[in-house]
Amino acid sequence: WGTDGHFTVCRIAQCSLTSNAVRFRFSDSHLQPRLSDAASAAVKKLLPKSAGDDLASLCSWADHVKFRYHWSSALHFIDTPDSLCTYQYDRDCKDDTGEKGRCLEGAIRNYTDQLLSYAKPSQSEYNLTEALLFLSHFIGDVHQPLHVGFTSDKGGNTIDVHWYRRKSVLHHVWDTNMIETAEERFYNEDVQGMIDAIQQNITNSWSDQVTEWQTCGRNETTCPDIYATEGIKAACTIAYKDVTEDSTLDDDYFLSRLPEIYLRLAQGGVRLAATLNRIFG
Ligand code: DCM
Ligand code: DCM
Ligand code: DCM
Ligand code: ZN
Ligand code: ZN
Repeated sequence: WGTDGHFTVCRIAQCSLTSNAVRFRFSDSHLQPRLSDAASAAVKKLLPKSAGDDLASLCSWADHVKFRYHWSSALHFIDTPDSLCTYQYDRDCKDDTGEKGRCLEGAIRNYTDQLLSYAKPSQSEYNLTEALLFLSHFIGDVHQPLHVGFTSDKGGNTIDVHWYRRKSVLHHVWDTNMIETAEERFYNEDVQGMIDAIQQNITNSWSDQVTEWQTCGRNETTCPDIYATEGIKAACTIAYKDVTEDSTLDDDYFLSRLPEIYLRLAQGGVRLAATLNRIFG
């Protein structure tokens, strides 16, 4: 995702920030904050002062350090075999030099493990502020379908398209163009308007699925294998579908794919909160 996608995922996870008014007016359980008290306190403690307790403000930090931390750029995606539409950790989770575990799922597992040492600070040799910022970013990225795309087209980066009249590439359409067009057309250029609409969908249309989104296998803190498998399925059936080199993507594509963007941003936010709740108890 681009800046607004990551901002949205983290805002949904830490949703109490803007829904205070709503929380005081209703005591409905759907409107409880998504983070537990323990997770909320840990997040505030780990965030740098400059963030003003707002995780969303630093959710794109991992993109800004790609050049300083060159090793981290391979951790933002997973390449899967062309046209297979499946994901397997053992087969697919490696970087382009073939080093195992250096992919989005490996990164999510690594930073989750690092954060589990929060409870025993004397033993922690890690920078848990950076671990939190990386994990929050990567749980967002694993929900962008084309971050679990095909190998030969680099997750849609080599597929040239027109987004309405502007040149783009399919990957960027999903990272940024669709979200920006939605904000312009429906929310007066305001990302918070879009976030509020997604939050409403979570409490209304998707309320019966939220428990399932949050659930991992027994004893699992996070389940990036499930998130990545959903990602490549959505990439095949929705993102890549009917797109070829030099396609023009306009209202037909935008209006039929936008619901999937909202769904994946919602799942990313809900699962980031659920993962942080399991990490911090
Ligand atoms: N930073 C920030 N917000 C961002 C990206 C970075 O506050 N979206 C912070 C992190 C570093 C400083 O700015 O403390 C410089 O970051 P960089 O070198 O990534 O630009
Ligand atoms: N940090 C950050 N953004 C800020 C301030 C601090 O991400 N605005 C975090 C990232 C690192 C540490 O604090 O853990 C130092 O960041 P940097 O080296 O980017 O200044
Ligand atoms: N990306 C991807 N799959 C790849 C290579 C890159 O999903 N095989 C992602 C990472 C960035 C975007 O595409 O979000 C652009 O990558 P880059 O900056 O490396 O061109
Ligand atoms: Zn991307
Ligand atoms: Zn990223």
